[in-house]
Amino acid sequence: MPAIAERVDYFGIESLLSEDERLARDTIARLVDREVIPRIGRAWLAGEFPRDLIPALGDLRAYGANLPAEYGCAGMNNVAYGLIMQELERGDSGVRSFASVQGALVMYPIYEYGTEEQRRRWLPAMAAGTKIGCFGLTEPTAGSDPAAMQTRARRSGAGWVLTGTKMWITNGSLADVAVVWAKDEQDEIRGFLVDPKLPGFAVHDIHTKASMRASVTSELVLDHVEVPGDAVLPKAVGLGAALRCLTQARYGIAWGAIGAAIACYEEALAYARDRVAFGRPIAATQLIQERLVNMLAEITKAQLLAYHLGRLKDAGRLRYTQVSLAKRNNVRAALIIAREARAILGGYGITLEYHAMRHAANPETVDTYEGTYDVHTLIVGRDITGFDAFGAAT
Ligand code: TGC
Ligand code: FAD
Repeated sequence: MPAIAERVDYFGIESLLSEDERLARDTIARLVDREVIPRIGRAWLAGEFPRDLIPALGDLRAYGANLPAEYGCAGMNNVAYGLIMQELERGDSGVRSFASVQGALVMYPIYEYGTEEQRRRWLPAMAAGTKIGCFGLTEPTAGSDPAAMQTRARRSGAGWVLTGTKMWITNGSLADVAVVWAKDEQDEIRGFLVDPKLPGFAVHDIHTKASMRASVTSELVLDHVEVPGDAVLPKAVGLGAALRCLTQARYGIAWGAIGAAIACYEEALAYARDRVAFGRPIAATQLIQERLVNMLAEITKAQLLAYHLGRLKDAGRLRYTQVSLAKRNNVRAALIIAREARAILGGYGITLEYHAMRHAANPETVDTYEGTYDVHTLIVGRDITGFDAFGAAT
């Protein structure tokens, strides 16, 4: 395996990174090489999330790493944060997903929309990994179109009563707190911090996944769950509040996909150099070289996109439509690269002793969640044409 700084870097992006950014990446890379890669195939097959990683990543302050240090977070810039996501997903999309949800979808809304008391209560514990969060936006009949959600929040005395079902929720049964999005009596979407142990709250894990198997995915059923008045995130009002959280997570995914692609490319390159067919290494054949070059070209484009996106985010000049373009591009590229790597590995490629098959199965989820490939096409399409193609055909 190449040294960290020598990993796929055809355009010398390493030279654009600061010492701090490299350190953030290399610290997580070492953990992933040691604790994730040697055993993730077995965990994936067993359908288990490697829970002992939770405190280990907390010790390294990998959760919400781009949030301020005054709340126990690492206070890193967004490029360092992105590199952390890249390294986690080089291990497995499920590991990156765990950290993405914790940081971008739970800690971020608490930081952005919560009271000072909510921030102090949750952020330091979540940064350390001693408390876990999940994010409930999607419903059985409302995924791409979250505005169609059915979950309701009704005022009751000083508190609220929540009723509805959330579907496909990452970290659902691991969570100490669920960010639940619901419509109030004025049909306004609002965000709540809900304790899953409250009466009426049931969590059912989904065990039939053929993708993202090393990740916990659950259904959350809220049957007249009574929450106190301070459960509401006061500034989380309107669909835009939920969508801004998605921008944070999609940003991390654009980086994470590069990690999965790098893992596949490195594996395929090493295999192709060693594997002999028709009396010579398959790497000496034109068809295999073309495949490897295509993989490298897509990784390089994805790296440049993510890097510049990070610099834009740090400069406060990021538009959510740019994040859509990068998520759409980088995840689809990772998916294609993983399939190509699997093909280069021949029959061995279908086993979980190699990584390509797992990395080919995972992005079937990543290409769908956080906005499907199609949804991001339409987000960018709307931006460049001025026409909204989401709704009913005219
Ligand atoms: P639309 O009119 O487009 O938006 C309402 C308001 O929000 C603004 N906005 C955004 N702001 C920040 N970031 C974004 N990504 C934003 N998208 C929209 C928008 O400008 C508008 O503002 P204003 O001031 O004009 O009111 O609303 P719409 O109902 O037409 O929505 C369209 C659509 C399709 C873009 C949106 O609903 C969407 O993105 N759908 C996809 C849903 C999705 O991605 N769900 C993900 C669930 S969470 C998940 O999958 C976690 S996976 C685990 C992991 O991350 O690892
Ligand atoms: P649908 O919205 O029903 O889409 C079905 C198909 O129709 C797709 O191909 C889509 O692209 C297409 N389509 C939809 N609308 C249009 C249109 N206007 N034009 C053209 N094509 C269209 N959600 C959460 O809230 N929290 C989580 O933690 C979370 N984790 C997840 C983990 C996993 C493993 C998975 C699989 C999903 C997770 N999700 C989560 C849900 C995810 O965000 C949704 O699955 C996703 O947004 C798509 O919604 P849907 O599944 O309802 O598909």
